[in-house]
Amino acid sequence: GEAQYLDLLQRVWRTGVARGDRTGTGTRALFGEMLKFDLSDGTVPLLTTKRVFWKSAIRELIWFLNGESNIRPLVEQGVHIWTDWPLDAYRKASGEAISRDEFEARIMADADFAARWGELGPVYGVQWRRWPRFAANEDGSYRADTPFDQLAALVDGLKRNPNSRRHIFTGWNVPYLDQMALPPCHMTYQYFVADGRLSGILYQRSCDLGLGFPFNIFEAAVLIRMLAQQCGLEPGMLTWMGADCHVYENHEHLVTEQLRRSTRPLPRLDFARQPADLFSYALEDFVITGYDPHPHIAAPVAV
Ligand code: THF
Repeated sequence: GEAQYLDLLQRVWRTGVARGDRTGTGTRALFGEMLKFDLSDGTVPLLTTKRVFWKSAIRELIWFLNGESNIRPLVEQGVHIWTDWPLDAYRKASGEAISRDEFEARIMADADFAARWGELGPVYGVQWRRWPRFAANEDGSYRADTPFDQLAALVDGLKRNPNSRRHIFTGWNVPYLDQMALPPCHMTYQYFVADGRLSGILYQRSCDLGLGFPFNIFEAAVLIRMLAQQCGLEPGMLTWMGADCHVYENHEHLVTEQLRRSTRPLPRLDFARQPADLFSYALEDFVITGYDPHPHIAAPVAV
């Protein structure tokens, strides 16, 4: 549960090895960690030791499931968590000292600008729903075939062949990684059905424990709940496997404050209805009750 996360946060902060990183911010890191969350009682791992903006997280998850790769639909819903990467690219390319608010206003006002500057490349949503696929011609050359929908195949597989050991989807499409604004961090998901319960493992290659983890773990849990609802299963366990688990050096205030706080009971998730399929959920379908967190702690995101 949440106590395991706080323990990991503390261990990384106290004993993690100091490492430089892509963003130049500096981190402390431990490699190879596992956390478990029991979802069978209807609770979800939405951290209580700081307020997590869970509506933004669900909007991000729905955005992934819609196969989106442009920030415009997020920005239109007031979700700012993906803005910094396109903003950085735009500032570098244009030399303009544009503020984040101005940039988001232009993304919303100007569809052509959004198409050019709001695009993240073939990131999560594209790989989840439209993994590029090719077919061999007689002469050994290849032609483009219809892309592959990993999520539709996953639901189908869970329903038809629950005992399968191949309930996997991944965003890690190797030849496309350098076209992505960021290669996937929460990269591979696997599911397991036993005794009518659906369990899942998330393999995360890289985890920003301060900012990313609270979103990533909650969304992984919500996805298990959605898949379970669609497949007529009850929720089981969520196992999180983190490879490079790091805390940014400029998150010290977050770590110190959060570790001072005591955990509260986790909230419940219920669904307001049963949507027709995995791709028809709206924010209003998710009912979170009993969420009584400590106050939000702001921290800068490393771009
Ligand atoms: N890069 C880095 N450095 N950290 C990450 O967590 C991260 N992600 C995604 C891609 N690259 C990353 C983007 N997801 C926030 C939350 C999730 C993000 C990015 C940023 C964030 O700033 N959260 C704040 C404010 C939230 C808000 O304003 O709505 C928070 O306090 O929760 C991890 O997948």
